[in-house]
Amino acid sequence: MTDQNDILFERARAVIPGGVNSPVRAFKAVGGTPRFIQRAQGAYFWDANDKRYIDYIGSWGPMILGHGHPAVVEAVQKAVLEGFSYGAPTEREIELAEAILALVPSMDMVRLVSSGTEAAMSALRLARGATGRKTIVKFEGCYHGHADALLVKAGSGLATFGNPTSAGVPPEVVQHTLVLEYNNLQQLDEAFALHGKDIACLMIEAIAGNMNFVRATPAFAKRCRELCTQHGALLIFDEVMTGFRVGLHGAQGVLGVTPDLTVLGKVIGGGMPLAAFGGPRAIMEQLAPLGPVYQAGTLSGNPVATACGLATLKEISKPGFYEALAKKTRTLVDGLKAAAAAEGQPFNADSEGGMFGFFLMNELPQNYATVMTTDNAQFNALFHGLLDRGVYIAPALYEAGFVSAAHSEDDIAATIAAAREIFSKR
Ligand code: KE4
Repeated sequence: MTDQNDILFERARAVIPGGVNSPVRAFKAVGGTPRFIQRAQGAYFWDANDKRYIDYIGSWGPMILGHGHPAVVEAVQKAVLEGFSYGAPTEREIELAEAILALVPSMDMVRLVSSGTEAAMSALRLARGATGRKTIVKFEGCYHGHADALLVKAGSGLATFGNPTSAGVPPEVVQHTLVLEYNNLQQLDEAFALHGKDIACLMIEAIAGNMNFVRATPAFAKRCRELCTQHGALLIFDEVMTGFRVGLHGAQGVLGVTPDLTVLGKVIGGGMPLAAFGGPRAIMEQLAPLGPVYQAGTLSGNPVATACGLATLKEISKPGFYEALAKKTRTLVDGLKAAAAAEGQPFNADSEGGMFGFFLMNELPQNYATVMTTDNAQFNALFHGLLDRGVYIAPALYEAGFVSAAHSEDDIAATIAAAREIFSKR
């Protein structure tokens, strides 16, 4: 065995379950050997064979500036010299909180944590604590991290309570979780008609990046807001992926819908472990140490992570940042569509800001069931064809893609050309 990725994967599987610290990295959905990345710079990373890839994962969203942005590197280098972690409050946490609140007007206050899972789980507990209710609504195809109450698939019938998607999650833990079909107005109305007075919150990815790229229709997003208001439930936008990715004001800015609570992650940490959740003062002050809803974390607001996040937010707040990023991402999407059309490949794609998705079908799916009708073999052939050509997209058809400020027009053109070559061989 001379392939360094194979060698490392064999070593990894001896000591780490599946050889990875997060399942999607194992290439199980697409087959083959995961690439062990040894370094990254700008729009690229290099695997253990020193092969270069154009990186459309960007650490699953955080690396919006590209890898190793000088201002971010300098901020982190300075921060580590002042100490790695104190377990005590710092001024920089205030600065980051103030920067986030300035960009997310639906929030009066924010709590910093270390992962999107922790932020979503905490927002859920806060919603239940603030409303005194148990029932939560989520949508098939939306992922909000791996907290027990959110690892749930749709129940058997209409608006019935969910069943665990994971071993180790007792049915009792998800008995209050309603799983509905994304963009299904009738189901939404019926669920609130049946359970409205018991619903603590509705949690949604308003642009869903965990079923590749599916937008909530404006009517659906508006109806979620109306029904939550009408029934005294909290509307929670999970913007871990879309926050500062689809635009400076996230999916809530794109849709013009104001949630009660927002969950953030990925970009706000710039690649370091940092996430957050926030909302109106009256709700946020229910949190310990002020209120009865407990939430805590050893590395919450970590001084190195906050330095990385602040430096990142500073760069993305500069005038023209998102216009340029959105234009580049749209060029990629339009180029892929044109390449597929030229080769008779059923294909559609969409993007918002620096986030994109594509489907090997001519329609743009409106829900998870449609996304999952994609032919796996076709997707896997595209994935490996691109990988062989030095283009790294998500190793699963239900994942979104990400363009950074560091991707060049040549990178975009090379990606389109690679895709066209693969489509031509179909
Ligand atoms: P983390 O705990 O992975 O930081 O965040 C969980 C989470 C919450 N909400 C949304 C909308 C998310 O997309 C995520 C995590 N996203 C996945 C990719 N689809 C992370 C990649 C992985 O699981 O390895």
